[in-house]
Parts: sequence; structure tokens; C-alpha cells
Amino acid sequence: MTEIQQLLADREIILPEVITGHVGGTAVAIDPQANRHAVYFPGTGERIAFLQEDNITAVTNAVHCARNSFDNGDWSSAPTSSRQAVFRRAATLIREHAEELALMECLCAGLPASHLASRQIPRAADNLDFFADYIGVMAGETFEQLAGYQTSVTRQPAGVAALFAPWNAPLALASMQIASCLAFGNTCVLKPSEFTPVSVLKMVNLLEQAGLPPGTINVVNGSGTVTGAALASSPDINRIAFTGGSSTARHVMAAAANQLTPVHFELGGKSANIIFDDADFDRAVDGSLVNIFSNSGQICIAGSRILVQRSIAARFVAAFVERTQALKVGDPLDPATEVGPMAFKTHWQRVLDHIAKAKLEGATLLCGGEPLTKLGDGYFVAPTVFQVNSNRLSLCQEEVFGPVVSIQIFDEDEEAFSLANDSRFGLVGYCWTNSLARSQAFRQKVDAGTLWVNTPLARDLRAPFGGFKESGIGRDGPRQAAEFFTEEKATITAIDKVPIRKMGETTNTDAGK
Ligand code: TXE
Repeated sequence: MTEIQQLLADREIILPEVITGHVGGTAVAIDPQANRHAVYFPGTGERIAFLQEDNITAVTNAVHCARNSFDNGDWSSAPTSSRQAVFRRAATLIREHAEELALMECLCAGLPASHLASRQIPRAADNLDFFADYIGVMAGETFEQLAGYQTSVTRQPAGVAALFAPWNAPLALASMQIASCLAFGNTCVLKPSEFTPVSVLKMVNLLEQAGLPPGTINVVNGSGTVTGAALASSPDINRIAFTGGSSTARHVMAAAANQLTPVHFELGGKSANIIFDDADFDRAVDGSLVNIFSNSGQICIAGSRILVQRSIAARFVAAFVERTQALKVGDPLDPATEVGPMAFKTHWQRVLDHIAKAKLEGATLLCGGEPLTKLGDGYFVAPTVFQVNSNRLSLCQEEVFGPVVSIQIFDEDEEAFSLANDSRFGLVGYCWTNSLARSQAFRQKVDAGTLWVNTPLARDLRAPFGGFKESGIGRDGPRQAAEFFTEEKATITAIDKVPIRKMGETTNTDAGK
């Protein structure tokens, strides 16, 4: 028995040898003819399971199931109070199973298990609770200004949604898609990343255990080019929500265009983290480390371009590099670990390629810059800091999505804002200052969907979240989700005997009215 098998056995967790999709409330049967992908533990490179790939026939079947389930109304016509109760029960179950979910997610994504159990898994439960609360208070609109008429505006669920979840924070992000979609009565077909299918399947089981009718969420598994492409181009999908890379989003959008399916995209970022000379220095150092090394750098909101004002630059660089070198990198199952491996081997190679290119392009390596092979066969990268003189380097323009950061020195405030905006992305921005005027200028001048002042990564679920430019289309958020996942309907009722033109009557006294 391997260490991982022992770990799972100790906790009575059953990981099937072949992971299949989940359609109509049950696991899809194993098909010996279907393609299989291996799923690995990024901490050691050990294979933990196989994933059975759903082809176009299997995807069509899942979409039909979601459609039938939508049409039968068990969920789409359920009273709001029932949907709230299911979400709340599921949130409780997720909290109760946090350790197990964290372990499952750690084994596929390689994220530190302790961080998953304390932060990301509870966040999945919070997302469900939040949407349960929201649907309990949302209301339609009524207009009475038009004399003799009352116009009411109501919403109904859009239908069947295709949800594409990424691998970098599987449960935290998939739960947001699921909660935003199901809260309003839709059904869905969810495609987790082929690298991280396990915890998401467990969460779907918990939702069904909480009372979600079978067929409301259906899960298909497989690669993007087979399973993902089949789902994105399905003619029977009413909405597509995708979280992933910008280049994949282009394929998804092209597929959606054939059916004119509305899309919601949460994509990448290359966000600036501006440290002004009047900042609280220690908090700026602490926050900047969290901004780039959380989730082992595999996070769309990473503050991957640090811009620091000249008078404090030398001190900041020294403090930041010292702390970076002290980060605990290693086994994601070890509670002490702060930075885990990259989620899968090709991504690990991609991050190393970015590092090699940065060196070639003349960025100055301050620390890291290499794979950590001394940690074994896991996909580890040493936390890496480069100093740069130009924002035009690939390192400052491409999303590395790993523990790699650039530091650039600026003189004037305006220079920092223009460097921040010199990017095809516009997801988030950070600034550290004690000046109200500077923080206001930052808010006005930086083009990004979320801006943080003197704090890393705090998120209020009531506020919209999403990106400018290539960072996305649309916003997460309660009102924004209602707009995307429902169809709005205006009903105009005559509340008086308002005159109606009498067409076709011989004594038509209303003619011409
Ligand atoms: O994700 P992909 P990748 C960024 C990050 C990363 C880059 C590429 O910079 O390095 O994207 O990551 C499915 N039709 N982010 O390539 O491919 C795929 O199976 C339909 C940012 O690993 O975008 C998976 O389920 N679907 C980010 C999902 O798309 C397709 C999170 C996302 O995978 C498909 C992840 C196709 N043709 C990566 N091809 C964030 N915003 O947080 C792939 N997929």
C-alpha cells in the first residue's frame, strides 16, 4: 500500500480506481472502451486514479438529463424556501466534511491541505449560504407610471448552463459557479478540470445528500479538447460560465457563437501591486508575499508585478527576498507547508519555461529561479523573485501562474498607474499607502475590476468580481449572477378599461387613434 492509499484508508475515504462522470444523480458506469487519463498527486508525481473521458455522446446525454430535469420542474419550479434549505444543508455538510474535501483537493491540485481545510473549503460553504440568503431577499420591479397599466418585471431561470471549472482552486471556484447558477432554478452540466476532478464530485454528492434533485447537477469529465469542446458547442445549452485561461476562452466563445449562447468569463490576470513610499512598510511586505505566493502563485488575482517607489525600493527588495527565501515549500499534506507544488506536470514545465525566458530577456534573478528537485518527483518550483527595468518583458506581460514575481522601481505616482495599466489584463490591483489622495488616484486611474488598498485578497461576496480587458466578460456577484442566469420578463396588465382601438368595426369611431 502506498502512503497515499494508507492515508485514505486511515480516513475511510474511498477513491475509485476509475473516476467517472455523474449524471442523473448516479455515477456514470465504467466503459472499458472509453479514453482514460491518469490523475496524479502533484506532491510526488504518484498516480492516484484514472479519469474516464466523456465523449460527445456522453456529453449529449448529460445535457439531455439536465434539460429533462429543468423541464420537470423539481428544482426550476421549487419554492425559494426549498432551494434555500438545500443550499444551507449542503453548506453545513461541506463544513462537516472540510478535512476530507481538503484532502481530496490536495491530492489532485497539490494545494496545502491545511489552507484548503481552513480557508478554501469553508469558502465553498459560504458561497452556498450567501446565495441562499440572496434569493430570499431579491425582488422584482413594478412600474405604475403608465396610466391604466401596471408593468411587472420578473425573472425566470435561463435553463441549462454549462459550467467550466478550473484546477487552481477547484472547490472555491466551482462552488461559486454552482451557487450562482442553481440559486435561480437552473440546472447544469459541470466540467471540472481533468486534473482536479475528485473534490468537486464529492461536493456534488453532498449537495444531493442535502436534497438537490438528481439531474440538477450533472458532471462530465475529460480533456478540454474532447469533453470541454463537446459541452461548449452543445446546441441545447442556454448559458456558459467559464473560469480558465484567456486562450481557451477564445475557443469556448467561438463554439458558443454558433448557438449565440451567452458567455460569462473569469480569466487570467497580471496584476500590479503598488507600494508607495508612505506605506506601512511591514504590512506592505506581509501583504505582497500573500498576494503572490498564496495558492502557490496559481491564482488569477496574484499581485505578480510589484511596483515599488524608489526611496524605499532597496529596503523593500531586501525584506521581500529574505522572506521569500524563508517560505516553507514542500509536501502539501504537511500542515506547515506554505507553498506547494504546481498542480500538474505540464503546468510545472510552463512555469519553468517562463522563468527561463525571463532570464534570457535580461530580468535580474534575485532568488529562486529553478525547479526544486531536491523535494523529489513532485512539481515544485522555488519561489522566484526577479527585478526588471521594463514592463515590456514577457515576465511582466504573460500570466505565469506560479510562485514567480517581478519587482520594478518607479519614481512618480503617475508612472506607477501607467505601468499598472500597461497590460492586456485588468483583473485586480493592489496599492499600499497612507495617503487618502493616493488611494483615490489609484481607484480612479487603474483599470481593473477589483482594487485593494492596504490589504491582500479580502473579498466581499456582495461586491462584483470580474475583469477589464482580457480578464473576463461579466462579473460574479449576486445581482450580476441574477442578470446572467435568468431571463427577465416584463408583463403589462391593463388595470382599467383602457380604450382599445376597434379594428374592423364598420362604425369604427376610434379610426386613426
Ligand atoms: O487552463 P484551461 P490551462 C490561466 C493561467 C494558466 C492558463 C492556462 O494563466 O496558466 O490559464 O491554464 C477546459 N473547450 N488560468 O490551460 O485550458 C479545461 O478542460 C472547452 C486562469 O490549464 O483554460 C478546463 O476544464 N473547454 C484561471 C478549463 O477549460 C476547454 C484558472 C480550464 O482550462 C477547452 C486556470 C476547449 N477547447 C487557468 N480547452 C483563473 N481565471 O483563475 C480546455 N478546456
